[in-house]
Amino acid sequence: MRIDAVTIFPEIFNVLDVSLLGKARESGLIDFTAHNLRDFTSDAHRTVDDSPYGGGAGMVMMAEPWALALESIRSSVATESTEDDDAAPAPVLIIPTPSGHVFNQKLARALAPEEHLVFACGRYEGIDERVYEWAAPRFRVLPVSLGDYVLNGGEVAVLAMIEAIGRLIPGVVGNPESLVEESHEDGLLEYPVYTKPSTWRELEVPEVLLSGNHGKIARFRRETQLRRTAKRRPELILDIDPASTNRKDRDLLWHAGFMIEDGRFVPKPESMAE
Ligand code: JD8
Repeated sequence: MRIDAVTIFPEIFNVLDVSLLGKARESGLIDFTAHNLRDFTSDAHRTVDDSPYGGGAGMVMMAEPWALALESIRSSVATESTEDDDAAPAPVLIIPTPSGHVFNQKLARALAPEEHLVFACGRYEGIDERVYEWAAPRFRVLPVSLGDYVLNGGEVAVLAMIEAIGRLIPGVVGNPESLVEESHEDGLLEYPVYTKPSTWRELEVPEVLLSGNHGKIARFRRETQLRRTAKRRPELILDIDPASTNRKDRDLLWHAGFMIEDGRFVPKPESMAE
């Protein structure tokens, strides 16, 4: 996968030199390049921002440097591909913004097979809205938010997205098995994990995990996943397909406050609360 990120702080992406993603870059599974937006300015001060039309606090990122930077990336793709380049889908342009579609594992899975992702890291109060319009015929534009809190810019969000997407590329994570049993993979939060010693500062590891009884261990882990999800992320229970649960699961979820109505899990009405 080719990944380009345009930013006024390219050094932030040096972190991608280490760990799994660093190895994925060495092995060629990921071809990452950070581009400095200021390289696409023409004034002595390498200006990328100006005051907002309509007034208001802060500054807005100017459209022209963005168009020049994104054009340079788009044109670099075109030259590389063969004569039948109409087959090649336009790169995905992911623009982190607090007003974007919320990033989650489902979106990470949808983006992992893509050949080319371009990230536009904004700063200040954001990027001139006309860049989204200008980019639409040239890229598949995706405004994405990492979550409902405010960051100072897009870079940290892009780092998180590159890690979440990159580790789903075959060969990046050593044992693909470990990808299966993860939070959000089966729509549930993951079960608690333990390692040696079995007694640590008078705290014990749940007995069943030392039993070697794989059936009981699987049941224990499933129940902790269901209870933990019902308690911490009840909205995730509503997305579980009852057909993917057994009677014991449904009993546990009943006592945790959920019943099945029209084939979906729904919160039990207060009147039925235990
Ligand atoms: C891009 C500029 C800062 C945002 C004024 C603070 C994502 N989940 C998320 N929270 N915040 C961002 C994000 C924030 C950004 C930019 C993403 C570019 N800012 C602005 C609007 C309010 N400042 C994000 N993904």
